[in-house]
Amino acid sequence: QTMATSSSDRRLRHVESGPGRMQRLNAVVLGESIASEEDELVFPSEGFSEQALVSSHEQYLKMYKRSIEDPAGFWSEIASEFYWKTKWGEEVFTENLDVRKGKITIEWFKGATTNVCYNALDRNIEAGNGGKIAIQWEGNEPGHDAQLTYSELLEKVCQLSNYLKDIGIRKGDAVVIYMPMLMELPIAMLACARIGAVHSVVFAGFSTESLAQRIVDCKPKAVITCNAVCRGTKVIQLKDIVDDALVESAKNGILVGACLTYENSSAMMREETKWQDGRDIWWQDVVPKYSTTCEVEWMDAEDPLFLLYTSGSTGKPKGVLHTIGGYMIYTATTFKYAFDYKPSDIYWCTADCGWITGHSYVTYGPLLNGATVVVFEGAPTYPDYGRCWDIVDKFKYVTRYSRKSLRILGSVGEPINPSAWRWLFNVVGDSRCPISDTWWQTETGGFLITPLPGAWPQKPGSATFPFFGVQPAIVDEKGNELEGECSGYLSIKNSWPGAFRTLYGDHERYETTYFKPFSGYYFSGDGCRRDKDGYYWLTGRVDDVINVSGHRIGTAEVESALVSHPQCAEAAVVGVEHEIGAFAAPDRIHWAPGLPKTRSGKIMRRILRKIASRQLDELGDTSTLADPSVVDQLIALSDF
Ligand code: 6R9
Repeated sequence: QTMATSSSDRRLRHVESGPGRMQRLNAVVLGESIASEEDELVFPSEGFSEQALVSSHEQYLKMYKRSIEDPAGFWSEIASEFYWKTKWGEEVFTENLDVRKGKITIEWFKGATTNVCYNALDRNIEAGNGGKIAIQWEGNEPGHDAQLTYSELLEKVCQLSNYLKDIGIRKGDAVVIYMPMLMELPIAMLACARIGAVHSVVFAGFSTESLAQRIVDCKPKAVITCNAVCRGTKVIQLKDIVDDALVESAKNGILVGACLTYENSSAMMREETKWQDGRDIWWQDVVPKYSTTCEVEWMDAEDPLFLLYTSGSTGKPKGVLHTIGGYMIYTATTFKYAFDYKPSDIYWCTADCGWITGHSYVTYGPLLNGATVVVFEGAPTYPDYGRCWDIVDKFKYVTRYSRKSLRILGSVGEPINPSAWRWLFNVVGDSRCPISDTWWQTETGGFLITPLPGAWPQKPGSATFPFFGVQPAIVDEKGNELEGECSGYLSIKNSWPGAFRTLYGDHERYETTYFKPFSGYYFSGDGCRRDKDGYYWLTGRVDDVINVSGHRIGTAEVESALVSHPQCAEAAVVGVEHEIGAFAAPDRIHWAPGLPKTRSGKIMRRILRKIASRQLDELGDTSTLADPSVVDQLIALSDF
C-alpha cells in the first residue's frame, strides 16, 4: 500500500522516456491542469537499467512484497551468503515496537554466531580476492596516497587486534577511536570487531568536552588516536584534545589506562607531541611487532558491534547501539542495491568514519561486498574546489575532471532540494548518472528510503521508495496512519535487521524518544510527504517545522522554493515566535556569506533559530561547525 498504485504505474508508462533526460509530465496527455515539481520524472539512462541488479519497478515490487510478507525468509536467504560459525534457529527475528505491549525489543539472528571482520576480510580473501585493493587512500596533499589489498588489510587488522588483546582488551570492552580519515581508522574499527570489542568512534572534529562526555558515558579501556592531522592548510593537534579530555574524564572518575597514538608524521613529528609515559604508546612502536594472524572471536549476532553518539536536541548525547548480525546483513545489502554494486567498481563515500555514513558506507557495507573503497583524508576545498573531481578522475586514470568514470551519485544527510539535485545530475553526472538520495539515520544503521538506481524514474528531491523489508507509515499528530497522498510524521511499522537496539545505558530514553510518540511505531523525528505516485519527500526535522496559523510547513519546502531562484546558492529556514498571521510569507530574508553547517554538511537550524530570536547566549556547542566564524557574521547581519 505504500507503493505506487497500478494507476500510477500506468501513468509512469505513459511518459515517453528519453535516455537520462528530465521529463515534465505532459499535463494535457494526463488530463491534469497543473504540472508540479513532483511530476518531474528522470529516467535511468539508456542501458543502465539493463545491467542493474534491480532493473524494473516490477522486479522491485516482487522483491519488496516478499520482504514484507516473509521477512524471516527474505533476510535469512541473504544472510546465508555470509559466514556464520553457528546458524540461527527457527526464529529469525523477534520484535516488539509497541510500548503498550511491554519492553521494546528487536533481535535478529539471535543465537547465531559470526564475526563482521571475518566476513569483510577473511571471507573475501578465501573467495580469491586477497590481491584486490580494499582501501585506496588519498591524503590531504594531492599526490600523497597509499593502498592496501584485502590480504594486507587483514594483516594490519590482525596486528592491532593482537596488540589490543595483549593490553587486556576483551570481548565486550569499549574502545574509543578519535582519528582522522587515515587507513588506521577503519583498521581500528575492524580490529575491535575481530576481537569482540565495542568501538565508539568520535568524530575528530569534536571538542574536548564532547570527547570527554563520550568517554565518561562508555568507559573505554583504551583510546586510539593520532598526534595531529592536516586539513587543508590547518594542522589540528588531536593528541592535545585527547589529553585534555582524559583529564576531564578522570575528574568524573573515569580513568583510561592506554592511549595508543598513531604518529602522523606528515602533520607533526613525535618529538613535538606532548606525552604521558605509562599511558601513551606510539602505534608504530608496538603494533608492527605483533603477529599478522589473529583468531576470530565468534560473537552472538545480538552482541554489540559499536556505539555511535548522536547529539540529542536536549541533554546529553545519545549512545546509539548497533549489534553485529543484523547490522552486517543490512549494511551489506543496502550498499549492494542502492549503489547497484559491481565488483569492478571503485567506490568513494566522502563521509568521515566519525558519522554513521562512514561506519555503514565507508567501512562495513563496501568491505562486506569485497569492494574497493576510496578513503580521503583531506577537505573537498583543498587545494581548490576541484579536489573531488580530481580524485574521481585520478582513480580511473582519465583526463582531468572528465568524470566519465562516474556511474552513480549518492546523497545523504539533508534533504537535497530539486535545484541542487539538478545541478548534481546535469553538471556532475553529465545527465547520465542516477542519484541515490538515501534517507536514513544513525539509529537506522542503513538506508530506509532510497532509489534503486535502475528500477524506476527518479523525481528530483524525492528519496523515492522504501528499501526491502521497510514499511514506512506517515502518521498524523494523534498517531493515526494516513493513506495515499498525504503528509505528516514519518514512522516505521516494523523492525529491519539494521535497526539500533537501545541507547547505551538508557533503554528508557530509547523508548521515550522513539517509540512513545506514536504507539506501535518507530518515530523518526522527520516530516514527510507521500505524493500521488507513492514517492516519499522528506520535509525536514519536525522540531524545525514552522507553524503558521495551524498550517505546518516543512523547512525543506520553503528552502526549495528559495533556492529555485538562480541568485540563491543555498538557504536555511527557521521559524521564530510571532503573532498569528494569515499568510505563510517570510518576514525577513537575510543574505549571508555562509550557513552554519557541521562538517558532515548538516545545517544547524537550532543555531539559526537562536540567532533569529536573539537568544545569543543560548547558541550551545558550536565546536562541530565547519566554519564557526559564520555564526558571528550571521549575528552581525541579523542585528535589527
Ligand atoms: C545518515 C544521517 C539523520 C537525519 C534524518 C533527516 C536527515 C538524512 C536525508 C535526510 C532528507 C535525506 N536526512 N538523509 N533528510 N533526505 N536523504 O544523516 O544520519 O546524522 O543521524 O541524521 O538527517 O532529518 O533524521 P544522522
